[in-house]
Amino acid sequence: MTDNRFPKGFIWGTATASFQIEGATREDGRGESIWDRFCATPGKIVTGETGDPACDSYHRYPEDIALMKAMSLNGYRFSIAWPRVIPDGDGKVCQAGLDYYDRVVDALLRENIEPFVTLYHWDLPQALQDRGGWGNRATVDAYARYVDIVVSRLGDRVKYWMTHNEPWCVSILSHELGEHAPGLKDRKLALQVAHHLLVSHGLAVPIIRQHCKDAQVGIVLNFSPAYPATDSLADQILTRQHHARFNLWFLDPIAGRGYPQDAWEGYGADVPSVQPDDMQIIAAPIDFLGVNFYSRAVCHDPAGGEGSRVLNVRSKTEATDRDWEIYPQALYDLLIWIHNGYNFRDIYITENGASYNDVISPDGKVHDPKRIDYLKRHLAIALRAIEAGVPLRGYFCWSLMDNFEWAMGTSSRFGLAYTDFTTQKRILKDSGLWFGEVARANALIDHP
Ligand code: IFM
Repeated sequence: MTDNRFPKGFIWGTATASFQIEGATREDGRGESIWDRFCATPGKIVTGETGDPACDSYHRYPEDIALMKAMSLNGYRFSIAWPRVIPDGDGKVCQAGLDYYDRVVDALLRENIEPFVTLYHWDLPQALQDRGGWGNRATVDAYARYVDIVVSRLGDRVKYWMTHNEPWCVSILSHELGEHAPGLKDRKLALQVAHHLLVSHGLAVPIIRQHCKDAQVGIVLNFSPAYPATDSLADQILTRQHHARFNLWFLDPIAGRGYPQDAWEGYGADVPSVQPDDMQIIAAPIDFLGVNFYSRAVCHDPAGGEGSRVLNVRSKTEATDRDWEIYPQALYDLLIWIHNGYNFRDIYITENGASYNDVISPDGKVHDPKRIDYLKRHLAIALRAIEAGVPLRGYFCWSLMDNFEWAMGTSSRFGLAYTDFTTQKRILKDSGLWFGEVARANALIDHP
């Protein structure tokens, strides 16, 4: 390997999620999801938008695949909407929903693009939420059935499966901090949700293998590498706590190490209830770990004590338009730490990207040099990690195109392609054109 070449067979892809791109929320029998309900609740989405039409990919997926083709990509990570497949979560199967994903998978394979499927990227059927959602153990069984149905249908063509996307967001962000659907603020519930998600992951692993001969099964975690703002003891304690609660709480059980003890004790009465075989189920061996990385946490605790804690104090001013600090070194530290400490056979960067307030220029193009710079620096780090021995097999940029960015609506643009949400026209940004050159060369090349 020369210094800027990626290993042969490296996967170059983009990532999306069903609710963020599909639209068509009431078509062909799709059931209501918790995100439909959340969007309909005044004040939850800054732009007041809903998931309709998002990018209208339910109808325009051939255009989306043409964009991937134009960039010469060989992988695409997307998710299946549970309420399209089983509208009420655990009842009748909707064939039209499965047919849609059949068409997407076949169209990808025709273009030699490997599908990487996420089974759950946040759009829980509302009917299950009405019965307690992920806080109710019955949802774990409903999920296992859903996985069985999807993999039975697509497992002859889809090899790469991810059980969940970012369980931290599904549990803590959505059930303790209340920022995402279902918008609850209850730490104890959030930790029970996290536990149920992990158990459902572990139950899904053998189900996927059963229906898919060469399955490669993984889970996608979002990491928040933690650094102390100063050398003070209080900052170091807060940093350790953040790392344990955000990163180890999810990674350690999957790796068979159980919950981190300090964090468990720190949570006191809020810890989840755990059934006898749960930890063994969660530790089902996986083939790869999906790593989502955007930024780091800088931890500052000026006075000490629970009330005065501050996270994400940026020590530098470099940030994206979303105000997420740009700190590529954290990706290197993270990959090395995961590899040395856990030894997963394969690792993928399943999301990395930057949000900027892009506009169409008078020349009809979208010039986004800052995104190119962000991606280039993170890819350079990825290369360094590979050189250091990390088994990094692929990189998925978030995202293929600007889409429905959850509570931010369409106001936060992460795409390699610009989406005009009025006309649904997609325009490859300069970053998309450049990313295509990188994928074609399988090497980190410069941009003009
Ligand atoms: O858009 C999200 C995605 O759904 C999950 N990971 C982070 C992205 C950017 O916020």
